[in-house]
Amino acid sequence: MSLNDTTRGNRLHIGLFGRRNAGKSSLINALTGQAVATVSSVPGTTTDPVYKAMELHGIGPVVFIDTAGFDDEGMLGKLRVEKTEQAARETDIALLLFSGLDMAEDLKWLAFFRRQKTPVILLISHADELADEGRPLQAAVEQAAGEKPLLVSAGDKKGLEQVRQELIRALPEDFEQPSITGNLCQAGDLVLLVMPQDIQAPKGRLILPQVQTLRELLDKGCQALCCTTDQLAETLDRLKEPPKLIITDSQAFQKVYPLKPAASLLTSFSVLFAAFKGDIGYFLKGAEALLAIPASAHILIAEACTHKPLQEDIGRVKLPRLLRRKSGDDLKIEIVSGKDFPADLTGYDLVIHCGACMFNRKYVLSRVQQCQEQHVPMTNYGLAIAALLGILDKVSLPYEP
Ligand SMILES: Nc1nc2c(ncn2[C@@H]2O[C@H](COP(=O)(O)OP(=O)(O)OP(=O)(O)O)[C@@H](O)[C@H]2O)c(=O)[nH]1
Ligand SMILES: [Mg+2]
Repeated sequence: MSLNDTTRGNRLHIGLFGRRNAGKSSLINALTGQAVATVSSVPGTTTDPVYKAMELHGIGPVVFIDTAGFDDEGMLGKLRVEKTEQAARETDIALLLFSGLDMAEDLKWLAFFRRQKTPVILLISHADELADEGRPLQAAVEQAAGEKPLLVSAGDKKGLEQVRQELIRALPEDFEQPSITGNLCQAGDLVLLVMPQDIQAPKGRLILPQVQTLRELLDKGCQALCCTTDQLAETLDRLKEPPKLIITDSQAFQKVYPLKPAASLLTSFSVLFAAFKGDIGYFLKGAEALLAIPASAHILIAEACTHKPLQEDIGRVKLPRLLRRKSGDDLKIEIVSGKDFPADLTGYDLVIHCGACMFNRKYVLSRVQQCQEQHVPMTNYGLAIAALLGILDKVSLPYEP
């Protein structure tokens, strides 16, 4: 990753889907003008999703996702299709490549994307090879899918500019990420970031939510001031007026809250990320549900990072400890990380998600949707911790839920 790269979680995710040999990898190479993905006439060439970050003219920072054919077979095929399904959930715009009259699978995936409200661009690949330049197949797809597909060919590069135009048209209106700090501060406000650099802090750097928040405060024209938790009292003493806003780690709430000047608002990075990456309204209800869960509840903790668990890890140690302190030792707590997330959530009373700085918003929202459809409450680390510490009503949210 170069220094001026946009974090992958903030890029528009464009996924390519189709049966094996549909020409997905060839099309990515043609669209990016680079040999990003391996191409061959052997069906099943692409196995795991391949991510390629780049700047797309007229759109900005994107990441293309090349996927395994969704008709892959056998035991390994099944695992690949699962990976393709995960890629589909983080896709902001899907390119669906029809490759023949047998389109039952393609239509199933089209229905999936439509259900997810993911914009889909229908394509017919290999246009250069098709009888009558692909027009009969184009008509058949239009009949079945209710929309006229574009004809493209990676071979002679036909239709690529049209795909780019369609991508621009399909850009979700809300793609511009909401602001992280929302209504909590504006130009000229003094904002104090209280960031414990304890055992969990990575060596020699700040973590992504802190970096992104700091950058936003500077862009907004706020004055940003940083200190560690043990310097908070002294820092406040030196100020002529209280900061408009204090942002801290959820884990430091307990120490920061008693020192907070009455006039300052308080929030945490992961509360901010509940809105930035997720659905603050649903997460808030989930945090309230947390306060009413039965002693024998089954809780799923989902963490985006797959790093080796740290000492005093928030997801694995601190949060479970707080949960058990409130509800007793009969709680069943399960932890998943990375892209692992059970399809069937009905056995859980609550899902608690991390701040998800490594995921894009679409992916987190698809998990929210999964929870909603299965009537399982969901919240995130920051709101859960605030609820467990009894200060949920004292924490400021960046947006009205
Ligand atoms: N003539 C022609 N051949 C193409 C075109 N696109 C792909 N091919 C060929 O079709 C074969 C399959 O292309 P891939 O890009 O590997 O297909 P894929 O969809 O990625 O296949 P899997 O990774 O197996 O799912 C290769 O032999 C390509 O050279 C095209 O537009 N025109
Ligand atoms: Mg491929």
